[in-house]
Amino acid sequence: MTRGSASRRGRLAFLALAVTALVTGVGYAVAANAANPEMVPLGPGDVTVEIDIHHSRFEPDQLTVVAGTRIRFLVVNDDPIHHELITGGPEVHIRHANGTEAEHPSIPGEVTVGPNGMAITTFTFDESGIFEFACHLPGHYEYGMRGEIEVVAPAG
Ligand SMILES: [Cu+2]
Repeated sequence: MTRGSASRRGRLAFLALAVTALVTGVGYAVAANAANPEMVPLGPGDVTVEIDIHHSRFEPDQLTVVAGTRIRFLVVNDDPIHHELITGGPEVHIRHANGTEAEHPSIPGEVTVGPNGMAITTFTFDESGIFEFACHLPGHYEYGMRGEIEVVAPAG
Protein backbone atom coordinates (compact mmCIF):
# COMPACT_ATOMS: atom_id res chain seq x y z
CA MET A 1 0.00 0.00 0.00
CA THR A 2 1.51 3.32 -1.02
CA ARG A 3 -1.42 5.49 0.04
CA GLY A 4 -1.01 7.96 2.90
CA SER A 5 -2.05 6.78 6.32
CA ALA A 6 -4.63 9.57 6.68
CA SER A 7 -6.57 8.38 3.67
CA ARG A 8 -6.25 4.78 4.83
CA ARG A 9 -7.57 5.71 8.26
CA GLY A 10 -10.49 7.48 6.62
CA ARG A 11 -11.37 4.40 4.71
CA LEU A 12 -11.14 2.26 7.82
CA ALA A 13 -13.50 4.61 9.65
CA PHE A 14 -15.95 4.35 6.79
CA LEU A 15 -15.69 0.57 6.86
CA ALA A 16 -16.28 0.51 10.61
CA LEU A 17 -19.41 2.59 10.13
CA ALA A 18 -20.65 0.32 7.39
CA VAL A 19 -20.05 -2.76 9.56
CA THR A 20 -21.87 -1.15 12.49
CA ALA A 21 -24.87 -0.41 10.28
CA LEU A 22 -24.86 -3.96 9.01
CA VAL A 23 -24.73 -5.45 12.49
CA THR A 24 -27.56 -3.22 13.67
CA GLY A 25 -29.58 -4.16 10.63
CA VAL A 26 -29.30 -7.88 11.22
CA GLY A 27 -29.22 -7.72 15.01
CA TYR A 28 -32.61 -9.34 15.32
CA ALA A 29 -31.76 -12.18 12.99
CA VAL A 30 -28.51 -12.90 14.82
CA ALA A 31 -30.34 -12.97 18.17
CA ALA A 32 -32.91 -15.34 16.72
CA ASN A 33 -30.12 -17.61 15.50
CA ALA A 34 -28.52 -17.71 18.94
CA ALA A 35 -31.84 -18.62 20.51
CA ASN A 36 -32.51 -21.37 18.02
CA PRO A 37 -29.93 -24.13 17.57
CA GLU A 38 -31.62 -25.12 14.31
CA MET A 39 -30.14 -21.98 12.79
CA VAL A 40 -26.52 -23.09 13.17
CA PRO A 41 -25.49 -23.60 9.55
CA LEU A 42 -25.48 -27.24 8.51
CA GLY A 43 -23.21 -28.73 5.89
CA PRO A 44 -21.63 -28.57 3.45
CA GLY A 45 -21.92 -32.10 2.15
CA ASP A 46 -24.65 -34.59 3.00
CA VAL A 47 -26.90 -33.74 5.93
CA THR A 48 -30.05 -35.49 7.11
CA VAL A 49 -32.71 -33.28 8.64
CA GLU A 50 -35.88 -34.61 10.20
CA ILE A 51 -38.86 -32.41 9.48
CA ASP A 52 -41.91 -33.26 11.55
CA ILE A 53 -45.40 -32.34 10.46
CA HIS A 54 -47.88 -31.69 13.23
CA HIS A 55 -51.24 -29.96 12.85
CA SER A 56 -50.26 -28.88 9.33
CA ARG A 57 -47.08 -27.14 10.38
CA PHE A 58 -43.46 -28.01 9.70
CA GLU A 59 -41.12 -28.36 12.64
CA PRO A 60 -38.51 -27.01 12.33
CA ASP A 61 -39.63 -24.37 9.85
CA GLN A 62 -36.27 -22.59 9.67
CA LEU A 63 -32.97 -24.08 8.55
CA THR A 64 -29.63 -22.58 7.69
CA VAL A 65 -27.15 -24.48 5.54
CA VAL A 66 -23.86 -23.74 3.87
CA ALA A 67 -23.93 -23.60 0.07
CA GLY A 68 -23.08 -27.02 -1.31
CA THR A 69 -25.20 -28.93 1.20
CA ARG A 70 -27.33 -31.83 0.09
CA ILE A 71 -30.19 -32.12 2.56
CA ARG A 72 -31.85 -35.46 2.97
CA PHE A 73 -35.27 -34.50 4.28
CA LEU A 74 -36.76 -37.16 6.50
CA VAL A 75 -40.39 -36.08 6.58
CA VAL A 76 -42.43 -37.50 9.46
CA ASN A 77 -46.16 -36.86 9.26
CA ASP A 78 -48.00 -36.93 12.59
CA ASP A 79 -51.26 -35.89 10.94
CA PRO A 80 -54.03 -38.24 9.74
CA ILE A 81 -54.06 -36.53 6.32
CA HIS A 82 -51.75 -36.29 3.30
CA HIS A 83 -49.09 -33.63 3.09
CA GLU A 84 -46.13 -32.93 0.87
CA LEU A 85 -42.77 -31.28 1.10
CA ILE A 86 -41.75 -29.25 -1.91
CA THR A 87 -38.55 -27.27 -2.04
CA GLY A 88 -36.54 -25.46 -4.68
CA GLY A 89 -36.55 -22.08 -6.36
CA PRO A 90 -39.57 -19.80 -6.78
CA GLU A 91 -40.57 -21.43 -10.09
CA VAL A 92 -41.04 -24.77 -8.34
CA HIS A 93 -43.46 -23.28 -5.84
CA ILE A 94 -45.40 -21.41 -8.49
CA ARG A 95 -45.80 -24.62 -10.48
CA HIS A 96 -47.13 -26.52 -7.47
CA ALA A 97 -49.30 -23.70 -6.15
CA ASN A 98 -51.08 -23.59 -9.51
CA GLY A 99 -50.77 -27.24 -10.35
CA THR A 100 -53.16 -30.11 -10.05
CA GLU A 101 -50.73 -32.86 -9.13
CA ALA A 102 -52.23 -34.65 -6.17
CA GLU A 103 -49.20 -36.84 -5.67
CA HIS A 104 -45.59 -36.44 -6.59
CA PRO A 105 -43.15 -39.02 -7.75
CA SER A 106 -40.02 -38.87 -5.69
CA ILE A 107 -38.02 -36.34 -7.64
CA PRO A 108 -35.38 -34.31 -5.81
CA GLY A 109 -36.99 -31.80 -3.50
CA GLU A 110 -40.56 -33.02 -4.00
CA VAL A 111 -42.27 -35.72 -2.02
CA THR A 112 -45.74 -36.71 -0.89
CA VAL A 113 -46.19 -38.13 2.59
CA GLY A 114 -49.25 -40.15 3.54
CA PRO A 115 -51.29 -40.01 6.74
CA ASN A 116 -49.03 -40.81 9.72
CA GLY A 117 -46.40 -41.74 7.17
CA MET A 118 -42.81 -41.01 6.48
CA ALA A 119 -41.05 -39.99 3.29
CA ILE A 120 -37.60 -38.97 2.16
CA THR A 121 -36.42 -36.57 -0.48
CA THR A 122 -33.05 -34.99 -1.11
CA PHE A 123 -32.17 -31.65 -2.57
CA THR A 124 -28.84 -29.92 -3.10
CA PHE A 125 -28.62 -26.25 -2.21
CA ASP A 126 -25.75 -24.89 -4.28
CA GLU A 127 -26.53 -21.20 -4.34
CA SER A 128 -26.80 -18.70 -1.52
CA GLY A 129 -30.22 -17.26 -0.86
CA ILE A 130 -33.54 -18.00 0.78
CA PHE A 131 -35.38 -21.10 -0.38
CA GLU A 132 -38.84 -22.07 0.71
CA PHE A 133 -40.14 -25.49 1.54
CA ALA A 134 -43.87 -25.89 1.55
CA CYS A 135 -46.94 -28.05 1.25
CA HIS A 136 -49.05 -26.93 -1.70
CA LEU A 137 -52.08 -29.12 -1.06
CA PRO A 138 -55.17 -26.89 -1.18
CA GLY A 139 -55.19 -24.41 1.68
CA HIS A 140 -52.12 -25.77 3.45
CA TYR A 141 -49.64 -23.11 2.35
CA GLU A 142 -52.09 -20.37 3.25
CA TYR A 143 -52.60 -21.99 6.64
CA GLY A 144 -48.89 -21.67 7.28
CA MET A 145 -47.45 -24.92 6.05
CA ARG A 146 -44.18 -23.47 4.87
CA GLY A 147 -40.65 -22.92 6.04
CA GLU A 148 -37.43 -21.29 4.95
CA ILE A 149 -33.96 -22.54 4.25
CA GLU A 150 -31.29 -19.90 4.28
CA VAL A 151 -28.28 -20.90 2.23
CA VAL A 152 -25.16 -19.03 3.25
CA ALA A 153 -21.80 -18.82 1.52
CA PRO A 154 -19.08 -21.05 2.97
CA ALA A 155 -16.96 -19.29 5.60
CA GLY A 156 -13.63 -17.95 4.45
CU1 LIG B 1 -50.02 -30.15 3.90
